[in-house]
Amino acid sequence: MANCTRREFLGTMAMAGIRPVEQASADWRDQGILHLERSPHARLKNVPVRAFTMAEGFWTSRRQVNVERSIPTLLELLEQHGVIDNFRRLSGRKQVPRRGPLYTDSDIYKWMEAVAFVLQSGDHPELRATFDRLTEEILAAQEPTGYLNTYYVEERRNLRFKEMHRGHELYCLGHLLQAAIAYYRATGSRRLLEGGIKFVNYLADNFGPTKDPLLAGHPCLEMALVELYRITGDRRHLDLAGYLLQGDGERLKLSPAQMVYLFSGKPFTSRMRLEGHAVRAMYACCGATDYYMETGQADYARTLETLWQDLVRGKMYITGGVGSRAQGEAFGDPYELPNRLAYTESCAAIGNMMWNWRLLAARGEARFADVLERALYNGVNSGMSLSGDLYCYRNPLELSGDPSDRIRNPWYDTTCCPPNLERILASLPGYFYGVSGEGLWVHLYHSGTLDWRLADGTRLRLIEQTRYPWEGRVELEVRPERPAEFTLFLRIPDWASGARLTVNGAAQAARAGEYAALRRTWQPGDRVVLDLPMAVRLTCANPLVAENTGKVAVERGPLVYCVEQLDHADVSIFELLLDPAAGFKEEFRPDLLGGVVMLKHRGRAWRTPLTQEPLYAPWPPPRRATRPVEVTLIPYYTFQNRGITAMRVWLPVAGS
Ligand code: FUB
Ligand code: ZN
Repeated sequence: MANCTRREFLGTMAMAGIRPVEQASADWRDQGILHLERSPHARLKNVPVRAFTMAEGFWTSRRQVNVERSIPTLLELLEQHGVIDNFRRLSGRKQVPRRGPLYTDSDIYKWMEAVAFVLQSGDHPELRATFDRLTEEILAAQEPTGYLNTYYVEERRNLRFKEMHRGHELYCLGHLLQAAIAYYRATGSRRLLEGGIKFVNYLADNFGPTKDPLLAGHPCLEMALVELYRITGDRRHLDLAGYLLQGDGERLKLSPAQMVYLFSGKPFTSRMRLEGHAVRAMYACCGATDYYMETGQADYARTLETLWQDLVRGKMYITGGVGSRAQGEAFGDPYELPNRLAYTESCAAIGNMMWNWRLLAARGEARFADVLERALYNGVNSGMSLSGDLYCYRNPLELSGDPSDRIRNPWYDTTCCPPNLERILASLPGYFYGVSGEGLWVHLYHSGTLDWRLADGTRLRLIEQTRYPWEGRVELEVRPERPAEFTLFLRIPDWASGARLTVNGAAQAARAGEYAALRRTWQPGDRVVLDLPMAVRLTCANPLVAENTGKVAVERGPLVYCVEQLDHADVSIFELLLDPAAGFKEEFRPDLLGGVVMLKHRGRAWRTPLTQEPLYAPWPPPRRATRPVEVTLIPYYTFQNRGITAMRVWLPVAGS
């Protein structure tokens, strides 16, 4: 800018399609998980994480453990396993060999993103200092071109961008950008962000349709680039995302099987089904939805709908987990949803949740929030132990209790899930509300105070009190700064038939699976009461899900329940039958598993254990007698928090 005026400089930027940052971004403090203020095809805007102060309740204790236990212990483990030393060796600060798989950089970036989200809810000087210190360690390893990766160095240097089907260079950059963006939104600091932009610009300068080919390999960078574009306004950042989603697999000579597994390399809009590596597929869907919200391309909208239908019609577990096969960590065929063999990686459930968050923003339809909530309360929530320092990689729906099958561990060589779970918990307040030109949207329920504004700038406080998900009553006090006409959209979950809703005591319509739209001139102090029915529900699967024939899952509110062997001293849980006529006794047990509603049920068990019968016998089967037994059910997310024991979600029904 030395030789031109500011006006000339801005003119040049405008010609290059670049909005200067101070014009492009709203105040960094006001940016949500996604910054959609200028996204032309986003129906809903996010509310910043800091705008919702969560009060005591279900997620608050989990989030506290995350800050006090999970985040510090995982950093120690990342240090112990050399993840940060991998940067130090490049900057000459340590003389040590590189350690860990080729994607370890992403693990520290994800950890940093978790910290950045924690900082969006309030300052923690120590965490801020650690983030800043790590930023310097990372940037000291960055090359002058912008290239940054601790694996493709020294003897592997000439493999850069040569083995992108396995390389994870762009995946790591995606996570770096997400950490940098979250920190920018927490503190206003652009230090790490500038490092990320430098690498992105290096890519934009050297790769693309008319330059060298590039492959996402493990999708992630796409959504990070669109988010970056939302800050920089630099069209090259959006275009690079579009190029990756388009895929350049032909020039890269990828085989069809590779393009299935990688969920990249061919046009996203040519996809007809969810297949291949589940986390890759979910992250690609996130990026594609982000790209759609900026471009509005109809072929993206069509493909996203096709894939979402494929998800909910035959490929999603009742827990919101996805990825049925261990081989390739992959989606299976429709209805291929084995319980014990379920792969259901924590990262995949997180990807499902993040994708549905984006679809919800794009469309404003409750069906996406329903999937999001299902994944969050069950298949994501199960991933972190109540103690906060053990994590599931897989989240199966049945466990044999084999003592060698330790499903919760402090560390994995591929440790993608632990920091992913931490970043979700840290970012959680950002998922509860949304804003559109029509008004305020309440997607999820938790006690706390929202302090934000409507699209026209009117300040609004919403004070919420509830014991959800243990109880179904939600009380809201609406406090606009002055009387204001707008719609308050309240999500009525798809399972909540019979929900009751009042405004200042007057009954309102509330249909399950929709947002109740309450339009009026809201006065400070108006009171809304929502009563969600919390009766226990028995859910059955489509008969094409072979393993669940004749079985039911027990649900209450948003929670899926399971049985564990250690609650059943006198009977194997694999010999249990539920009796639909018997009902369930619900009891909140503050002393159990961090405080849960436990269910007691008078079920049945085979009088003669099935293990005493032969493997095969002539049809028809014998009439088997049963005996009454006491069945105890606990929320699925708490499984194996009391030690290794058999567990089961889907249970046979007596008489079926
Ligand atoms: O490849 C990086 C991460 O490791 C993936 O997201 C996980 O599924 C695991 O394969
Ligand atoms: Zn993972």
